[in-house]
Amino acid sequence: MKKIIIINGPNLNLLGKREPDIYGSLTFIEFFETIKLKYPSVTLEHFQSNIEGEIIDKIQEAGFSFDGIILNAAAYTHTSVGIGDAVAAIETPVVEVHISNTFKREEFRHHSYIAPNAKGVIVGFGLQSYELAVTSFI
Ligand code: CA2
Repeated sequence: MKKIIIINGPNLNLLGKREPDIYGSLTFIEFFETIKLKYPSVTLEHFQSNIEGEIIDKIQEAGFSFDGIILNAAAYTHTSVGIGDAVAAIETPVVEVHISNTFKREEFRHHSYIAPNAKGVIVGFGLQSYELAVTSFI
């Protein structure tokens, strides 16, 4: 059974609780439970942190023991050389995802430190971005 982990970065713990016009009204945990049921052929885990170093630790840990990482590093996507370096250093393929279409938003969201070392990038499909990333590993 393939092991996939979804790693979410800062403020994504607020999904479904704030700014529903941009990020939707479902909490991540509610969404995560539905995709776990929908894709029983994969083992899905979820980790969220608001702390850059914790995200790097998790990428390093999963990067040699999981079959896939789905990474929404949130604002750190656009700022973190450290997270970009961690993605470059591991063996497990990483799919970068974003809920919103970052290219429709401010200029600073158009750049990603992760994308150059990602297997692929899925942007702008709401929470379905995560589901598309899961199916890319099946
Ligand atoms: O669209 C995405 O998935 C983002 O990664 C979300 C980040 C943003 O900084 C990126 O540019 C694009 C922000 C996550 C904040 O999540 C919230 C969720 C609910 C309420 C407030 C913030």
